[in-house]
Amino acid sequence: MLYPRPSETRQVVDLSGIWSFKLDQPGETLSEQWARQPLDETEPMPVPASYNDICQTIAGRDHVGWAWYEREFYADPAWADRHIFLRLGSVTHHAKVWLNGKLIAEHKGGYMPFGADVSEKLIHDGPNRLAVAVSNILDWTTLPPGEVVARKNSYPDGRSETHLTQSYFHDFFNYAGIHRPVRLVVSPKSHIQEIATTTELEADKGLVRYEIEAEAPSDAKLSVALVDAAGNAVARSEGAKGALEVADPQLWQPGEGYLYQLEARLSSGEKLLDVYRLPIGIRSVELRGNEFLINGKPFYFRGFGKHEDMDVKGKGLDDAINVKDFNLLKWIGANSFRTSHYPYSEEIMNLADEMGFVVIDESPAVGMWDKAREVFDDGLIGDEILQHHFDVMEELIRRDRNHPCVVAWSVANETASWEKGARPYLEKVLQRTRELDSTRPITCVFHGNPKKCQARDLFDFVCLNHYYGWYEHPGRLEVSAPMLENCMKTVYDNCQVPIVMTEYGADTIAGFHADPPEMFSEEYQCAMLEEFHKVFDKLDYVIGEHVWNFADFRTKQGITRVMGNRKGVFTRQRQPKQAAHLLRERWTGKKLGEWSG
Ligand code: BDP
Repeated sequence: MLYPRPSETRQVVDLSGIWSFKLDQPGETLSEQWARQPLDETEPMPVPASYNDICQTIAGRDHVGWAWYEREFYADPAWADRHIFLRLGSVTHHAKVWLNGKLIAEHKGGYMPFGADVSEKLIHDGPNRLAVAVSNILDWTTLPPGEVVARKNSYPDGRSETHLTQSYFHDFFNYAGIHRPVRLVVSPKSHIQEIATTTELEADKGLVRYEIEAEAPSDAKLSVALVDAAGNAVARSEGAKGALEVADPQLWQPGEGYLYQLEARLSSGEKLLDVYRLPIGIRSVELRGNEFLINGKPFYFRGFGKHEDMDVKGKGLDDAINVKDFNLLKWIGANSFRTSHYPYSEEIMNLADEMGFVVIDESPAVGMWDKAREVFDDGLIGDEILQHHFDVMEELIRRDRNHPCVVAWSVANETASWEKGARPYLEKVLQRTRELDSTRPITCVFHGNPKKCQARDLFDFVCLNHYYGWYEHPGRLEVSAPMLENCMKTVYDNCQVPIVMTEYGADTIAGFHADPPEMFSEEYQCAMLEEFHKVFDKLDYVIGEHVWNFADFRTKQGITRVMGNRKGVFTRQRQPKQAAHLLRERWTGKKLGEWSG
């Protein structure tokens, strides 16, 4: 699904702002009649944002079930002969959308764009009423999975009451709402619908292959130009499918996000029908032996697992926080990140392209394990969730396939990979992903006892999460390095593929200090990272280090979480802990006193 970009033939109308909002009854009910007339007794709610921390009530924060959003907008009468697509950047996790009382779209999955053609459904001489119902329910058919549990409180005076709660097995708060912008994409009736590109390098030539889908009359023609950053067309081609050859191309590289625009023009005779400009980067990605090559050069991943997470807005798109995060990544000397544990906004992916950050793009398959049960082998994970997993991989790849920043797909984070059933499941997801994109390496993130894993040898490279000195052997820094080394050797002996450490770290409360280092202090976080670094620096098949986490983030409440997960190297407000300086020195050579740059 192409990102909405204005051009001389296209307009993008942003419907962000304050909408009317109302919670439905808790549970799985949906008061569909609410779509028929304007909602009453509403409260204001910003879009995009999560509603949880904005509602000033426990009922709002912890709501389980449907919530309603509504707003009016006007359609320009000049749009009567245009193609109008209503596009929702993401609604978490289920959405139903009504326009003027009619159901026009439904979507399952909280991190992907979707929408509907509303060309014939708009009113041009009065307000259009748009209603969006959002459900945050997770179960064993969704990704991530979860369970709605009725909890009974019984009181000494004999009273009792039941609360519905959402349980889930992943470690970030189940924020819900309209998280990304809602837009009207106004384009000509004959228009470009999809563009798929791949790039290759051959000696000193760059090759950009493209395939375009358009809704257009049979005599319409497509012409394509590749335009460099100075505005010069460096290659041209005709037709819906073809290849553009660029002599001596300027490559997209880590740290230097050079972008060309692939300018696609749809025309009929002399008449220009539509223009779409797609930013693309020319680069190659390849695994050779123990090396991850970008443009033929070995690449070592330095960076973080992140989250879309911030005060008040939760998971709502925020350009200010996103640009700040990229500036912090640059400051600390990171070159990459993983979209742990779900696809991030298209706006983040665009920034990564522009700023030259390398991304491991992850699906929302997280928390597919449970301490108390077997999830694959006892049939909790079955065909329905597998089919949904196929669907989200397809949606993700269709959305992100043109981003040069994406160098690998991660199909899941931390499944119950020790169970027998994990292997056939992950094998099918891997196969489907490979069918969808054969140009990028595919990985999966593993945890747990390295000797018991059933599936990691399937993947092109392995991602590992381990917390030796934290969850395993808490407080015992002396075991971190030997245990990690032993684990990595076991994994490598079994798979013979390179390893990225995708999670290591310690909860740290900014401002807590202790020497000798003690858990939760800034010193302990630094000491633990250093123990891990000793091992990475020793083993040549380790091709990257992603610290968990970039910043502190919100989780559900629990006795192991102090107002959220505190493994951030930055606080939730994006201020550095001591570990940020340690990493900056490791990754850039700059010391604490060197403030600028
Ligand atoms: C890992 C998970 C991550 C958690 C982290 C932690 O992948 O989502 O936040 O543990 O416990 O296992 O901090």
